[in-house]
Parts: sequence; C-alpha cells; structure tokens
Amino acid sequence: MNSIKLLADYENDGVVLVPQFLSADEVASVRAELDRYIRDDLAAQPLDARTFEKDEKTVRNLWRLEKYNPWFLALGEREDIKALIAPLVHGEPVLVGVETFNKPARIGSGVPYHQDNAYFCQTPPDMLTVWIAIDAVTQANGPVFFVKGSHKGGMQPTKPSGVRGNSIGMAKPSNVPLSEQFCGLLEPGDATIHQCETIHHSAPNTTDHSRLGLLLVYRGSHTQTDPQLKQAYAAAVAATPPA
Ligand SMILES: O=C(O)CCC(=O)C(=O)O
Repeated sequence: MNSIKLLADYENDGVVLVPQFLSADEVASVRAELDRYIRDDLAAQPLDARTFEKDEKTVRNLWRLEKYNPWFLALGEREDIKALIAPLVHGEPVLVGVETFNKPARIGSGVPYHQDNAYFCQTPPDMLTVWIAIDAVTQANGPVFFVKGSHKGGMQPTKPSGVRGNSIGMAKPSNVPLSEQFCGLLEPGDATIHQCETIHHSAPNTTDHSRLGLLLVYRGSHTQTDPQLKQAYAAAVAATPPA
C-alpha cells in the first residue's frame, strides 16, 4: 500500500484499512499458536493474561501476549511492521501490547463506545492499534465501528463501564449515527489501524461465526503517561479488572 496515502488517510480519519496485512499462511500460523497457547499454556498464566466471557470459560480477550508468549512478541517486534507504523506514531515505535478480541460465536460480548487513550493514558497521543482479522469480520458478527475524524476532538469525558475487559467507556456515546460511522469489514489477514483517540465500539456476536481479532499496540518512544488519565483508568480497572 502507498505509504504516503496511508499516512494522509490516518492523520485525517484516525482509522485506515490495510488489505492483506498478513498473508493466508501467516493468519494460519497466528490461529495455530493462539489455539496452542489457550489449550496448553493459559491455565498456568496469571489472571491478567485473559478475560473470559460470562460463561467463565470461553476466552473474550487474551492480554499481554508480548509478555507471556515469545512467538507473539516476535510478531509484534517485526521490523517490517514497525517500519510501517513509525510515521504514524511520529517516531520510534515501541511495542506496548499484543492482545486478542475473540468475539466467539453466539456469546461474544460487545465493546462500549470508548477511546483507547483512556486505557493507554499517553501524551501526546502518538499511539495506535493494528487490528488484524483472523476470522472474516461481517456486518453480522460484531464488526468494530469507528467515528472517522473523532481523534481530532481530543479525549472526551469517561466513566467506568462495568464491562469486564473494557472497564472504561465514554460518559456519552457519539452522536454520529451508526450509518455514518466507518465499519471495519475485513477478510482474514486484512487490518485496520486506529489512532488511540479515535472513538469506536462493537456489538455482541449472536451469529454462529467467530470474529477473532489480533491486536498489536504501539506508541512512539517519546510519549509519556498523563497522570490525570491514569487516575481515571486506575479507578475503573479496580472496579472490573484486569483491563
Ligand atoms: O474488537 C473489538 O470488538 C473492539 C476492539 C477495540 O476496542 C480496540 O481495538 O481498541
């Protein structure tokens, strides 16, 4: 993809779609390693390694894969990916997190309206998420909706959401109608990249088709923690740990 257009669209919209970010073989490898990690390793990891759905056994999110799984650390540290990200974070990319939003078939829960910087708490907001589709993302299985350009409005007031895995949300949802929001419809291997102050959300998955996403999170090495944002996040996460 043309890197000048990618940067211009990202700066303007706060979200861009990158077709075939990973190849079919790479997607298959991601899936195989996630399956293996969940089956063989997850039970022995600390509680902050995951959030379950309401059934208390199906994975909603894996957290901190860069810490608990060397294969995913190596993926997040890939030089070709960091080279793509560098202009978008206005500096040297630092891998901050590798995680999943599994959205399993029938029971996958929704994600309330939020801005990621309520969790990341970084200033300047030179931080982003590469959201890679491992399953196909359709209108029906809980795609992520983004409010284009909303990153330009800065951080909006937050409130604890009480949702496990997404403890902090926006005090008021966006008033941009859903029909005018950008819907991340993706084939396996496609990705969206969104800036950390872009407003987004997703609905529950009531279909028979899983909607697994792998997320790589990067910041520019120059960003710093904002104490006020951190205080609000700490209060929300204490109410519904671990994230
Ligand atoms: O995958 C989802 O449904 C939500 C993802 C999300 O909130 C994020 O990428 O920050």
